[in-house]
Amino acid sequence: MKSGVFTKAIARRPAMSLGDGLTGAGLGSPAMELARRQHEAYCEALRSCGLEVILLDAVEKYPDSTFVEDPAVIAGSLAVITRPGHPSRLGEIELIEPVLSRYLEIDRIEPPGRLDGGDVLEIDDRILIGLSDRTDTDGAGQLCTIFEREGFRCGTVPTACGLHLKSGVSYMGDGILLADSSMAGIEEFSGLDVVTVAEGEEYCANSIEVNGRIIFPSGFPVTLEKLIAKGLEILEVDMTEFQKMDGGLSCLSLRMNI
Ligand code: CIR
Repeated sequence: MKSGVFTKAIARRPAMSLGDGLTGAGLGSPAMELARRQHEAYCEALRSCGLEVILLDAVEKYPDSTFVEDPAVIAGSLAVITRPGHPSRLGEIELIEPVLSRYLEIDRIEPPGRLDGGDVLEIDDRILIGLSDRTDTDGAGQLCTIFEREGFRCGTVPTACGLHLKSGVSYMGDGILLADSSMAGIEEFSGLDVVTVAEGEEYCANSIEVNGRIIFPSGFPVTLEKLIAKGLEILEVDMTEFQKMDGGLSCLSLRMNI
């Protein structure tokens, strides 16, 4: 999540079992050598934005564990360990907590609440939590309580844009929001400069702002032009193999500013 200037990012190498993970994309199995190269290029893009990348080893037992965004949410010096909404991903919290506790204070979403980090969108001092198949009102309510203590304004929004809220919406900083057409018009985004993702390019709604630059998936030229027209500096990365597993740019790292 955005919280000032990012200094570090945590990422996890994709497991060879990645293709056994959860997906509804219907795009076939990832080619593992290409996935490995795309992950390296993604980490390199983060480094080029000034971040130190803490690269964790692959964990074969958890095919989706490269998507480190979902088992934790970071804001400032606090990491909230989530309770991922799909049972196959619950064990990932035990992998990520010891790493985050080296750098950050830890809080937790308690059972029976469920929440995936992919449903948590930070817009300046506001946090919007998507209610989705993975995130329920209990999990969202717990996260609101934690972040309201940290000074954020929190709210929930129904998610109608794919797996997670951030599958369809990303904050680009400076009041600019990138959103697919199912989310672009919602009341919670009034007052923001909403760039609507071009039809057929929905996947690129998940992009990340890192220290003033936008890391954006390649292959989405109409939306790319819209962002360039806003004066944004874009770094493109190939994400085809992660798209096959419903994974976007935000989910491959946890970014922090400590
Ligand atoms: C899953 O379905 O949980 C993974 N295959 C993809 C998770 C993507 N995470 C994210 O967008 N935050």
